[in-house]
Amino acid sequence: MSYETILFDVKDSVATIILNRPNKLNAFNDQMVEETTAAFKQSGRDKDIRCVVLTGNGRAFSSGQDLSAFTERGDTVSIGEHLRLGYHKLLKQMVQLEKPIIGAINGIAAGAACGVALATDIRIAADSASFMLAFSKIGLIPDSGVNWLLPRLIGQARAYEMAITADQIPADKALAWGLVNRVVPAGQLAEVAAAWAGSLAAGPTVAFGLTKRAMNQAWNTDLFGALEAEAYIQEIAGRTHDNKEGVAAFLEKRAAQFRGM
Ligand code: LHQ
Repeated sequence: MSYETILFDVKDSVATIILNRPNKLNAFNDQMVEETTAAFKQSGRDKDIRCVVLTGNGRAFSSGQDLSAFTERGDTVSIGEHLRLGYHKLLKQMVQLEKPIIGAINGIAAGAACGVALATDIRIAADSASFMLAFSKIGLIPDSGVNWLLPRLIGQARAYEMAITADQIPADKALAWGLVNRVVPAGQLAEVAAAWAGSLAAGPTVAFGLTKRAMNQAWNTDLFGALEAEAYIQEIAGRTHDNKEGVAAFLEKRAAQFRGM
């Protein structure tokens, strides 16, 4: 499949999706939302892909909704439908993709792009990156999953403050708040993300994906429900080649050769 608003590359079992509208700070128009969704779908279907990296081209990760494209649609447009038909599909595709997604946050992630960044599983931020809930600046509430994802990561007080101030939260503060996993010098971001992705892509992909499923499901249940879900999901992991290989490698005192199956 060919794309116009993103770059999509697969190498050594790692898919890299680059948001590519740098003149607009990678703002999402409808086409970019659709193409990013399609790229994640493609990454799920392709068994050779075992990790995905999402990043932006240029100085921003993404400035969120392309406001000029949205305004061109006129006053009668339904924001709710716009969200349901666009961002919701993208967010669902990301959280249901049972492979790790690394967000390499190269610059500002504003508005809906904050939600997209939060839907990645591991976030590595450039030291020049920042996060901004720009919504209130234009009289909107946070969307694209932010209300669900962000308070779980940083707590409601900080999330609400971010929403109503629309302050830019710099990378070091994002790290202290638990919004990102690592901060690295901007010039090293691509290299660090690729190295981490490479090592994840050599791992037990089914277990990584099922862990994501188990943790996502656990938010919706109590401890007893989570225990039962773990037993059910572990049954699946326990039938993989990689489980047998991991145990054999341990007993034989050698490095495991995972195949992602
Ligand atoms: C842009 C944008 C942009 C268009 C930079 N759109 N052109 C969901 C449903 C429906 C409707 C509404 O929204 C949503 C969800 C949302 O995402 S709401 C939040 C939307 N995003 C924003 O409000 C952020 C708008 N952008 C900014 O505040 C600034 O651009 C930031 C703080 C991101 C960066 O500021 P600067 O570094 O000073 O860059 P800049 O403002 O000069 O931007 C560079 C160019 O990119 C500029 O174009 P130009 O032709 O003048 O060079 C901007 O107009 C354009 N651009 N963001 N979202």
